[in-house]
Amino acid sequence: MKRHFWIVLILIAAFSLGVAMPAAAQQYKPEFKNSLVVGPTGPWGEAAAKFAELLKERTQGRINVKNYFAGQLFAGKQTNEFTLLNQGVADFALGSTINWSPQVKELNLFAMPFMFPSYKALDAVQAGEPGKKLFKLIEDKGVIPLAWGENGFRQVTNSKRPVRSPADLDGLKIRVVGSPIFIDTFRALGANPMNMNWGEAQTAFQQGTVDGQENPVVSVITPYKLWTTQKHITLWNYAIDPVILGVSKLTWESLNPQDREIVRKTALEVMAWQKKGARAGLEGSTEAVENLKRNGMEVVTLSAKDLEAFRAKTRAVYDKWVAEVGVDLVKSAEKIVAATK
Ligand code: X2X
Repeated sequence: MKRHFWIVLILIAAFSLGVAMPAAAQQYKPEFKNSLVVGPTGPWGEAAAKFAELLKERTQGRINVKNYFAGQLFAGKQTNEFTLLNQGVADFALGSTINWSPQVKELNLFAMPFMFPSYKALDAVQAGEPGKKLFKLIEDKGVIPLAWGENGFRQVTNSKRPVRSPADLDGLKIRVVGSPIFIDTFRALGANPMNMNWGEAQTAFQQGTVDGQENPVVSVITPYKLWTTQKHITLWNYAIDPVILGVSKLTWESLNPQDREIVRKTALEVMAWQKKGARAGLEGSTEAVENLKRNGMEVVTLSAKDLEAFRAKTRAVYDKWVAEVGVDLVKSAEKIVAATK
């Protein structure tokens, strides 16, 4: 009774003085889980470490993010990440748009074969109406997207032979993510796509049960030292893979407004840094590619004419996916791309 009396008195005093409860008194759960498909090495994983560190510092320890690398939270099934976020099993995810595309099918926009000719075009699409629309669609599905980041332009590697034309892909077993557009694209090119989670793919590369895979140079191929199993790489920029730092709506609603502001600002800052990191050595430099060569990879670069052959083979896939992604969304992105080429 006595204790209640004092608590009530203090509350009345605080409110009558117009004193808000100080932010520091806010009690959150002891750990906020952040999901990643990749490990801690490379710009993608490093951004997660930076995000956790800065948030802890800026909230005086109120928001304690623990990073679950290498798919620990989604138990190997990377296309489940969005669902975990939506359910609040994961509080945050620094996730690839490919992995979220089964739930948000409009995100397949970035995987449409040979759609994005440059970083400039991608940035313009993200900053423009299509980017806003995609963020809105994600939010409508229970996840607050905080900031764009990047895995990168995806390049194909394999252990068998240099790939200069679609015929070189003929029959090659290529590991792809379990997102149907990738199966469509590699089938159209005559390859034998195999849907596999990234964790299992590592074993498949070691054992040679697949011949190749497709991923960006700086964010994945380099930190995973894929040259130990894949000798050939073709730089064809056939798809771009943005990542998004998102937070579960359930988690977001548990935060006070000041802390939401800190989270949003920190996410934007860290992801701008992450995006730069994903492009370092690729944009305005060839360092990242030189590094692949130093590690024994044979690098194939394609002329505009060579690229046209791949584009022609995948045209029907593109056309099919316009309807899946949404005609209006694709058209508005195409318009921006054409204007920024
Ligand atoms: O699984 C992949 O290939 C990766 C790491 O790039 C994604 O998460 C989409």
